[in-house]
Amino acid sequence: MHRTVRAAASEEALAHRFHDTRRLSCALAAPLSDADATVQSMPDASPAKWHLAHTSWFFEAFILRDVAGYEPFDPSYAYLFNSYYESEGARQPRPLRGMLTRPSLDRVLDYRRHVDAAMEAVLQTPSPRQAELAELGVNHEQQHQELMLTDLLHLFAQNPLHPAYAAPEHRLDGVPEPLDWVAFDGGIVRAGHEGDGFAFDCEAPAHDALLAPYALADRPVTNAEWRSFIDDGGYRRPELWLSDGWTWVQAEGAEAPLYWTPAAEKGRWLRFGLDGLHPIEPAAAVTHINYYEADAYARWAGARLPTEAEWEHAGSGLTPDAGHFLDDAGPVRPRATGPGDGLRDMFGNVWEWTGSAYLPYPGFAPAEGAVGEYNGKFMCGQFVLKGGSCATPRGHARASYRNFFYPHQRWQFTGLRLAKSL
Ligand code: AVJ
Ligand code: FE
Repeated sequence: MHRTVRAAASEEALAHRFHDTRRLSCALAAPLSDADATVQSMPDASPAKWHLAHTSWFFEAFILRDVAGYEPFDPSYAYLFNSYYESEGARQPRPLRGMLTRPSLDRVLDYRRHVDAAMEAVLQTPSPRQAELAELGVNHEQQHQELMLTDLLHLFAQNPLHPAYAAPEHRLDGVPEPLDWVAFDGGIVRAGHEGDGFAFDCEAPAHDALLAPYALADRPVTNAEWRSFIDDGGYRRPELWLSDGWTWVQAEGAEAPLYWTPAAEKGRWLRFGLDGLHPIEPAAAVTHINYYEADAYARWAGARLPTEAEWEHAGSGLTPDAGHFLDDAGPVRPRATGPGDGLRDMFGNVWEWTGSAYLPYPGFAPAEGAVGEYNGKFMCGQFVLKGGSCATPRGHARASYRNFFYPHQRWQFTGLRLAKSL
């Protein structure tokens, strides 16, 4: 009896989360024209329309297709909106996602309503497998909400008119809080996900990790500190860079984070964000830096990047939802870490690069079925980022969460927190 009541309550919670997540995606796309939602600015980025459709296809392909009587909205969408699932067949090539002027944005929104209606019926009495896949689908859509915003930012950054996705209500003034260190003894600690809550397959199995004594900076690196790095020749000194990083600096002619542009006044910088083009805010966390830049900065600062296990151990006692996330009022942009004691802005604000490769934990097994392609096959050549960003929906992040990108990529809200060995 007790079990049944609990199950019913959690089904209701899942149905609500499904509804809220689906609605948020549409709300995020509401300011966009069909043109805004159609163009693809680079192969790594996808059109907003594609995100809206792909997240719907996910529910269709992995849940609804097996529901008796379900009629797919349009059979051709499996080709258009499959991302990378080989077991689901051929697909529109990723770099050509921006060629889909049809279906229109309106038609994609109709597709969403069709999928929502069918899913809402399923979620009244889901089987355990349907509930599990729906939970995955909700978390998947949350990932795409963040990607949709970072992809839009990249698109708008190509436009010399500097369009703002949302206008700022106020400037972020002020000077950075002084940086302090928080020490940890290390020892044998638990890493990875354990317990009842949702986690992606790549966060498991939980396992022991051995940590030597270390310290983490109490806040992320700021724009003001990054400017000191630039002014000190950071982008011109090969001794600060990994070999691959230096190759990247030279190939790109990189001299600042992505979206920074020199202001007319010498030595000053502007940065482009979802709130438009503005002078950089000295106290805000630096963002749109790649792994090579994060690593070079840490070397310049006499420190290093934290390992994933160090970061996770430090973050495991904190409350993720207390951070600065997408749901907060105001434009989506990193904030300045406020005064206080101990580790701040570990969750939300900016993703923090770790020095750890994105590899399977000992005993890792991909999820059952077609969704086994979700994470495991990307465990090659990428690095782990922790904590979430100002574009991550609140509730999505946790200490064991493993985001991952290639070391040259920097269009996400990526930043860093320094670490050192004691
Ligand atoms: C975890 C953000 C690297 O972008 O491919 C979306 C998220 N996985 N759909 C990605 C994801 C499947 C993933 N990242
Ligand atoms: Fe996806």
